[in-house]
Amino acid sequence: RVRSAGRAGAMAEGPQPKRKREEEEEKNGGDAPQGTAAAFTLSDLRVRRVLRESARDKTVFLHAERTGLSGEGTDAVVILEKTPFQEEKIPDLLKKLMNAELQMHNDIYCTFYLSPPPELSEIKATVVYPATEKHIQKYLRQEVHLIRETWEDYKNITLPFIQSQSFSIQWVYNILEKKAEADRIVHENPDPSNGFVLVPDLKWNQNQLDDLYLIALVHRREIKSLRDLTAEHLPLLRNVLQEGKEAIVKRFGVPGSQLRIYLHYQPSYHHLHVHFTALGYDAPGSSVERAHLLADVIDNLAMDSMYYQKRALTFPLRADEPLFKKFQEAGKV
Ligand code: GTA
Repeated sequence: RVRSAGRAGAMAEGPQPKRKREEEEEKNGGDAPQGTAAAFTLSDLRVRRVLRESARDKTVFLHAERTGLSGEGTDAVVILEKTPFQEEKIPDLLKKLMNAELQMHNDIYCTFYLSPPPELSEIKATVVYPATEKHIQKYLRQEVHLIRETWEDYKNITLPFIQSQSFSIQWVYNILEKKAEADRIVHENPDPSNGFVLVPDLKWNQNQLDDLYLIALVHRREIKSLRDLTAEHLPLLRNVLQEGKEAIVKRFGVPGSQLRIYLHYQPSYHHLHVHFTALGYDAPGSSVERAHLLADVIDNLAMDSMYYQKRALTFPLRADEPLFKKFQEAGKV
């Protein structure tokens, strides 16, 4: 029913020695060298420590490092996630597990532990390699605080910070320029001002619709976030909302009324993008302190072109994030 995800393409260049990589990171504001990627297999990575785990999401975030001659010691982040059940494979699961181990039996209640064959027990691995310190910090379990950012705070604290250090958005340009994920594009409106590309998000393996997750990346490059939006961007935003919904119902059969369509504030990547997730899926980052529904954003801008240059916005920050320290120094926390 859902087209299976293509394999990650072999990546272009070999890894660079760590010292050179660090020099380039400094030049790029603490981020990975622009466009650098390296060929590797998972068995080339050794686990250094667990950054975070979630029993509820069946996910573990690992700090790993490259072994072997090329790239020895280079940092990586590996995210391992048990994949959701695929409905059509469930009958097989019970049939092939006649010898499941009974753990507990009490009256009408019992639990079994199953050891399914590999095709019924997949794990999705997402790898960031080479990973920067900023990537490692992003996935490390930490205390989180809410910030209330006024427009002045944005101009004086947040904007200078994101201009000096943000995650690289090379991956976004690769998609827009068809240098990566070109075969995964679900819809494109090529207009340079009001167009966008819709692709499956990195977090979705496309094997089931329960956790459907796509992302719309706009062609315009100067819009960093919600804070830059004015009424001038309404045609673009309306295209994303309308055409995004149409493309998803056409390709996946999920109607617009069952999609959560939103922007993050703050985003990790400062190139305007919109998240499309299944309404029934509790996607990471879809909670009230981070998600702004696109339909509401459009209405707010239609009422007041300067809406997002006037109001205060709330967002979460991890305690040891440099931006949190800037807000603390300014006496805002
Ligand atoms: N198609 O190369 C890419 C790519 N990259 C690098 C990021 N994205 C990509 N999509 C494609 N190709 O939804 C996606 C991300 C995200 C969006 C950027 O772009 O998956 P954002 O700018 O608002 O940043 O969105 P955000 O919210 O920090 O992104 P992210 O990475 O989703 O992190 C939010 C939380 O989700 C994390 O703190 C973590 O708890 C969780 N999370 C992140 N990755 C995973 C994962 N692979 N599995 C499970 N949970 C995850």
